[in-house]
Amino acid sequence: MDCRKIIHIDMDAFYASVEQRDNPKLKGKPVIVGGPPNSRGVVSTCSYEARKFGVHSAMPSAHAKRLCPNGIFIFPRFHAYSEASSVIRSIFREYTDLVEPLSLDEAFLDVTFNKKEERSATIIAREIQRKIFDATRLSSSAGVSYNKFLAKTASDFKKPAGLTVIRPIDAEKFIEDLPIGKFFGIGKVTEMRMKEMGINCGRDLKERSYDFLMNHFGKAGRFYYKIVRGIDNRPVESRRIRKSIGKERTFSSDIIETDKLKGIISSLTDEVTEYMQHRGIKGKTVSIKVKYDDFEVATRSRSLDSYVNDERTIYSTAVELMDSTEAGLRRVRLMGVTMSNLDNSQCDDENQLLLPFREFVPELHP
Ligand code: TTP
Ligand code: MG
Repeated sequence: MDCRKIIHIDMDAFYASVEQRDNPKLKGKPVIVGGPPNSRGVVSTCSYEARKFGVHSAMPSAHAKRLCPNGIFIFPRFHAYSEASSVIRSIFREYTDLVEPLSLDEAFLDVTFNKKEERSATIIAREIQRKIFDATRLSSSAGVSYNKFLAKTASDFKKPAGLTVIRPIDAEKFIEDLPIGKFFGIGKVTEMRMKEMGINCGRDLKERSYDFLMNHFGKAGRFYYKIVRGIDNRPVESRRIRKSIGKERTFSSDIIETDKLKGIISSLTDEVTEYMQHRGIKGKTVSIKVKYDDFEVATRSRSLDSYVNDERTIYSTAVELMDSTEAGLRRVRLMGVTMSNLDNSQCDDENQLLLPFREFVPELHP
């Protein structure tokens, strides 16, 4: 098995860089791509100039405006981003067909065996970065290592325009010194929990026993136990199987009326079922997500007896699930409907990845 050669490429401030490229007046300025600041929208991403003010992805745009009053807000132009995305993907395929995109702007490549018969993954990574820049005028960062976890962590290590190589001999020290929040697969919430337990970097995590991690983090604990030892055997999968299909919506003002909430469920269900029917995908588990006006989130799921993709079944299940929350008693600011437990052996990942279903990207825990 050892030693694979994996590259992870991730574009720098992707949407914002496309905007700066296409409008030179924006170069060097704090550009914030996302919903307008006077709306309830959120920041998709922002330029590095705006990051200095503390602005980041997923932050409410209104908050970003307060942090960065001179920020230039731009509504996302998805067609421009997906165009750039196709260009970079075709560059990846000059080297290998083992390309696994994670979103429009990033992908894993397994170049252990590659079309150019180049032995050095580092040389390939550098070449790819140059080609991407020549073709799109956009910069990217690359990570090179012997598994996905390390390659992804490496690409994030030196941004923008970085290239970080983690050789097997360097991995142990690299991981030990790595701040816990920089671990790929450890999100903000887990990071906080770990810090409360005194786990601040890889070294601290490694000191915890397998049982400790399993007890505190369940299945994910096993994943942490492995990655902190540099073990990650997940293959680069060029055709990703979707694990869930969902849609969620933030309202322009909070909703308390049950009828209106049902109407929202109906239209979310509509979008989800249309997507599934179009691709012949069925699912067994219906989930809903409700975010109350104080940002508290409730989720409810139910598994059905058979695989379905019809609107009536999914709608009525989702409404029953909603009835078991406090939606309607409390004000609601966001609602989502998701189908999981899918029966989708034949689906097409290219199309899926272009849909803005970002919140539903499958978890990377094996
Ligand atoms: P990222 O690669 O996470 O971020 P980025 O490319 O903007 O910046 P970085 O240099 O740190 O890699 O995401 C890629 C694009 O996906 C990003 O440009 C916008 C979009 N996106 C969202 O729409 N919402 C989000 O919450 C995140 C994280 C990204
Ligand atoms: Mg990026």
